Amino acid sequence: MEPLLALTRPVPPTIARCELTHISREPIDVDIAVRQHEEYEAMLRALGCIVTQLDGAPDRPDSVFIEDTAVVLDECAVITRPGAPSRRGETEVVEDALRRHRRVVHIDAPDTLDGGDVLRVGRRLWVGLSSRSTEDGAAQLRALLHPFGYGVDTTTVRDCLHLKSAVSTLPDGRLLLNPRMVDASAFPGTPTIEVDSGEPWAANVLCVGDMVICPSAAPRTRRILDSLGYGTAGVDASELAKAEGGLTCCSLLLDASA
Ligand code: CIR
Repeated sequence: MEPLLALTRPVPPTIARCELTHISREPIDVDIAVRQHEEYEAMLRALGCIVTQLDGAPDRPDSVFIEDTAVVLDECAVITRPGAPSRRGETEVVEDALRRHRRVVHIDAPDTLDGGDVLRVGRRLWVGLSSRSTEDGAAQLRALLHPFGYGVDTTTVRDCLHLKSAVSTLPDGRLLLNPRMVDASAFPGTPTIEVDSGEPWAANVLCVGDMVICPSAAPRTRRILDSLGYGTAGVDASELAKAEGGLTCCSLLLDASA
């Protein structure tokens, strides 16, 4: 397998002023958040990724959550128009970096789409219609990706920020899903595995090759995956979770050879 390139951005000193939608504000210890982010990057390196940290944006509290700024496929990179106005200035640095690897296309105003709302299984994508991503944003994505043979459907989510807070793709194409946040029937023909019911934020896992990186706050869900034969690893991202971010949010993974 060609090594994956993992684009990240540093934790900004202003992260405590991040956007919050479904959780209450708690103090965030920036030093701990930085350390956890370093451990996250170290895990990606240990799994064979080439980690490239892009320039920081100290005045953009959510800029560490790079996933929301782009949807990267082998054929192109779609630069999003994030739903939160405070986050729209995050895309420029990411676009500059992605231009070196992909043809770049855009979601245009007035519609919005966050990368965290885009779930992919092979050539099928689902967009979560959330407080950040609109039906028209999803329609733009559909039109942009249709020429490459991708299909784009939409679904609704409950009580969480993004579709990928509720469901993520496992290495074999099955979905890890929290049924309280999204209905399995939204993904016809795609087998699903439920998170442990006591671990509401366990569905956001990051896959690198055959490995599934789980948040250490979700040990029971990790054991479910272990028992089903998945290779798993754990990362503590508890301080970043106070900013409503999960594991997928902190990187954009791309095959640099594509
Ligand atoms: C936000 O509300 O935009 C950030 N505080 C958290 C973004 C997390 N991103 C993601 O789930 N893809």
